[in-house]
Amino acid sequence: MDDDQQTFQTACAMCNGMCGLEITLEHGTIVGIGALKGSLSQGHLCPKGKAIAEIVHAPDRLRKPVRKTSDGQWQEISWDEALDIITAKLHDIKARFGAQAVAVHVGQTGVRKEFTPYLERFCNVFGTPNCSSSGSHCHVAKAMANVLTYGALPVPDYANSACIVLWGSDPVVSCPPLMKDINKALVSGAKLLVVDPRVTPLARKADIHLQLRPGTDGALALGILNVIIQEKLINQDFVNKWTIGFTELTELVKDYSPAKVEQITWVPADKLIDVARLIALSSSACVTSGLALELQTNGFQALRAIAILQAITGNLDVSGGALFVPLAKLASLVPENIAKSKELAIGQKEYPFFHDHTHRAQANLYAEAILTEKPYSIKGMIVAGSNPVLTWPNTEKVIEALCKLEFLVVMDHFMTETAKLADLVLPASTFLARTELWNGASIYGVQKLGLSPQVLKEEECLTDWNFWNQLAQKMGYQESFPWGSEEEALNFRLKPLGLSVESLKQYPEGYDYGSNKFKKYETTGFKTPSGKVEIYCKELEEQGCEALPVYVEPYTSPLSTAEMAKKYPLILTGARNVGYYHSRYRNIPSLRKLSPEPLVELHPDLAKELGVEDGEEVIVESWQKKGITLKVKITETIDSRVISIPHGWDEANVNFLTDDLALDPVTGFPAYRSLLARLTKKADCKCSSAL
Ligand SMILES: Nc1nc2c(c(=O)[nH]1)N[C@H]1C(S)=C(S)[C@@H](COP(=O)(O)OP(=O)(O)OC[C@H]3O[C@@H](n4cnc5c(=O)[nH]c(N)nc54)[C@H](O)[C@@H]3O)O[C@H]1N2
Ligand SMILES: Nc1nc2c(c(=O)[nH]1)N[C@H]1C(S)=C(S)[C@@H](COP(=O)(O)OP(=O)(O)OC[C@H]3O[C@@H](n4cnc5c(=O)[nH]c(N)nc54)[C@H](O)[C@@H]3O)O[C@H]1N2
Ligand code: SF4
Ligand SMILES: [Mo]
Repeated sequence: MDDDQQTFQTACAMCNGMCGLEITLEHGTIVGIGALKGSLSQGHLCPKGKAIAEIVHAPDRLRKPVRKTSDGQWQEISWDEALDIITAKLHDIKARFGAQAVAVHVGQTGVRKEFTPYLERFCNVFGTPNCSSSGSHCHVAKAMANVLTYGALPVPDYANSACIVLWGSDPVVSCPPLMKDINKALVSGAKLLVVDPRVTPLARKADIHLQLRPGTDGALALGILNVIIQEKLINQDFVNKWTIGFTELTELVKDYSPAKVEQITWVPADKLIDVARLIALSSSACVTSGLALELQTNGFQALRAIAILQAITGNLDVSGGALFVPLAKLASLVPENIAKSKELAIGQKEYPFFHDHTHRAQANLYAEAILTEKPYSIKGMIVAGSNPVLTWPNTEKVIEALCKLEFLVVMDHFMTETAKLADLVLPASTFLARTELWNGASIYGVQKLGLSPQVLKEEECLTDWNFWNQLAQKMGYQESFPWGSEEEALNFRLKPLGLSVESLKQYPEGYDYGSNKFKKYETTGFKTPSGKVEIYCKELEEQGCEALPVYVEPYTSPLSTAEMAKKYPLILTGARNVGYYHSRYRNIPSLRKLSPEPLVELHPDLAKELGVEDGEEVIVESWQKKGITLKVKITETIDSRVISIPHGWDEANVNFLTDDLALDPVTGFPAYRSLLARLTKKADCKCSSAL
């Protein structure tokens, strides 16, 4: 190796995969990227990981804070000026409208990242209840359903499982390093069951693929429970000792015979019966509930039904089932003596369970609140690592709302569609320029805490942590933010474990903070009010929600809105591309090459019926005002009544078609995965509203 070159080991923080990385630098430039074999990801790197140098050194990276001038031009300013402007404006809004008039939103970038608790602490000290995250439409619905049912969200133990069920989850695209464990189990003879409206490569490989109508997962789960209960395939001992509400469930599922469920879900009854038997009779089974289940107006109860299925088949906290793996106990950053905000957070009244679970605002309701000024005015917003114009429901309304704000700050790597609407745009460092922790519990089910040391210097950018810390200092919150550096702050967090940044360096493969034990509930009970698995959940009943996992049709569907279905006869769903992360990386050449343009997938029979050819431009509309224009990809891998469009494309932003008010009644999650829609040849379209 060249003398000028230096190699560092770290973990990729671009998705939750935490792939072990080896980065070689020469004069501050990345000249080599390798995969670490001994890491949790076992040597995996996806195309995004391989493109890190392109991302970090992209010519369009933001390098200086910029302010929008009165004539709409961008003017470069110093960090000091930027922080002064924000400080003055936050004080001013607070004085005129109250602290709740400022909202802070952190996107997927902040999930399980160390800067997020500091940002939350900032909101606490400032006094606004309106701190929100991508948890408004990701992960939290699943976590809530599992926590209300059995006190915690378990992790699938793929590697040791005899039966893997991927339900609305496609790890080949969404978390490829997990495929090592899944493939290991398959080689050992595990069965693979896939529930997905599309024939994905994994669905093709599966023992059974249930190709359901999008949004009917809850009915399918009740059908599977019906068979398992009818055929007495439950784990009777577990059910007797550890559940409440089994009798009520037995009654509920009587209505969901395989024949009836076939009518609702399009899944053939015989396949449903085979799946029920396989899950119940395998020596172990783990059911992964993917994001597709959360992004529905009936997602919460579907997730509850699946959680119950996992429990009554005796697959909780056993090898090859669903494991309860604790997170490392770091010092909390919730400040003592927080001045409680007089106002409720946005969405707290409508979705009290969501707020109880997250202590956060429900961001899907911000646009409505900003535009109607109800329940109160929101005047300022700081968006950290998120691109709401492309990722929140009802883009037209989101744009209108963001434009109405007095003050919008966006911190990002690039001038995104959201940043373009801001008053101030701040250049954030990449993860390689900050010190970060990773934890193997939630994804890999192992109690390992590791350090991703700072590898690069990005002189003109600030790390997110530094930004929040410097802003806190300027605002006069020194007492609540006593840490001089990121490392000092991390040391505070690590103290209860007897660790520090320095000592964690001794564990490049992660520090083991505990070892997994099975069936912990036998000694501790479940962390629910009854100590048992709450099939019947009184807490839900008390808040006026269904105590059992009752199925209701999606907000719009051929059954729930039959009239609308005449005008919009197709069901629109969505899926991801491996090279992109939501709205990210369309500007990265090697990743753009993998999926050069937005495409709507449709079946050859539908293409024939509509007279459209592969590659032809069409307009897709929902009941929202605007349609989107994009090209067709004809494929056998989708049902002829369903179409699929990936999100994250500015050129064809599917969130123009989604709704910000039709939300799941418990979680407030939007219907990104089942929406009535129609598709018209561009040449034939009379609508003037298409983008
Ligand atoms: N490359 C890449 N990886 C990512 C991301 C990314 O944007 N790009 N995003 C990350 C994030 S934040 C998340 S939350 C995860 C999510 O990742 P996953 O949990 O895997 O979820 P999705 O990718 O949304 O969808 C998985 C599958 O659900 C299917 N599906 C669509 N509608 C339905 C339905 O109604 N029912 C059922 N059962 N299936 C349906 C889709 O066809 C798709 O194959 O991915 C993460 N990983
Ligand atoms: N229609 C539809 N909409 C969806 C989804 C869907 O499946 N369909 N998925 C939903 C889901 S699961 C999620 S999680 C959300 C995600 O929603 P967002 O979090 O808004 O998604 P991203 O597009 O990844 O935006 C992240 C932004 O952070 C920037 N960034 C990257 N790293 C950093 C950093 O270190 N610091 C800072 N400050 N910025 C950084 C990126 O450049 C990017 O602009 O989208 C949701 N929206
Ligand atoms: S799967 Fe890709 S983006 Fe995710 S951590 Fe691994 S290399 Fe990074
Ligand atoms: Mo997500």
